[in-house]
Amino acid sequence: MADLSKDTLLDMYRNMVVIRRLEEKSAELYQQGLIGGFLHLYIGQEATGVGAVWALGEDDHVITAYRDHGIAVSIGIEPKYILAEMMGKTTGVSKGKGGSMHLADKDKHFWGGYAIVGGHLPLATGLALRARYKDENFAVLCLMGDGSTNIGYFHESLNMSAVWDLPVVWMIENNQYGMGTAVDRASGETELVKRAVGYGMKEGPRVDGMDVLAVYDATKEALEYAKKNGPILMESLTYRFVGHSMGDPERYRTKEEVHEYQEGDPIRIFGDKLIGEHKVTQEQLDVFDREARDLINEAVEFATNSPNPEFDDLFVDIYS
Ligand SMILES: Cc1ncc(C[n+]2csc(CCOP(=O)(O)OP(=O)(O)O)c2C)c(N)n1
Ligand SMILES: [Mg+2]
Repeated sequence: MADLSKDTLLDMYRNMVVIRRLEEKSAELYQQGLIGGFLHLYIGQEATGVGAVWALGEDDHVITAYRDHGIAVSIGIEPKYILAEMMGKTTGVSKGKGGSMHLADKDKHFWGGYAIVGGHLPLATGLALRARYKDENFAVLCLMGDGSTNIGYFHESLNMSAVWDLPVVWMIENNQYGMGTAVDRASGETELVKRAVGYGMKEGPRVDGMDVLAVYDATKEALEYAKKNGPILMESLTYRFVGHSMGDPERYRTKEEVHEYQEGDPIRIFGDKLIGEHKVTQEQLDVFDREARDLINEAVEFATNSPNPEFDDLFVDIYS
């Protein structure tokens, strides 16, 4: 089990709460018309993102799909730069040109945020190829939705990584739906991790994605394995508490189903564990919550007061 100090555990909890408050605020700003484009929230999946990212070593790399706010916070991007990005401001992590789905910070080894389902998988293969090519000791964590496992890139990327023994942890964030399509309506084999067998790749665990420490432990072990031996496929079983993106009428699932999962809220579960096993008080957790709200309110102020890009900025950072 995770051998983490109490301070680290509290920081992980704080990280989860900041994500939740950021997501709630983003929804508000979207409804006010202050965030445009698509907005996919991470509410319900915090334990997966936080557990996985906290397992990364300093030299490791991470890449993900469009549901990327929680990964960005966990890797250490300040919420103010995330909100500014969502609001299209020049102070955003991608200078306001990427928006919600394209958060990235390569100095932090976070390669983004990709809108095309499965489109980032070949990039993960490429990042990992560098480790083998230059004999560097790092691994790549590639998070993906269950939906991306039926995209052609999944086959190409996983197969290539296996042929070349590349250090990638392929982590499927199985939240049971790809937009409105349940996993069993899209995949013959619903235990997605079993696909590893078809690539001659290590079949990793199906971890409880609502338990931040279980995700942390499993990812840590997987990263070690990948560095030594090559790719591994693992699955984190989770659930999103809100629609696929803003304005999803959610006709594909019942309110009862959502409520049932909300009973197992990953933040509450971890909070209870901290209180029960680590002598933390509810008052302490409440302080974190207030601090997170303040942090997000300050971030909104920063983003609101930041300038919009100028017309000429359209031509900056263009690859030609
Ligand atoms: C190649 C491609 N096809 C279709 C879409 C439209 N699309 C956006 S999200 C999505 C569902 C993906 O679901 P999943 O991978 O499970 O991720 P989740 O939204 O559950 O995090 C689809 C089909 C897309 N963005 N890219
Ligand atoms: Mg999904």
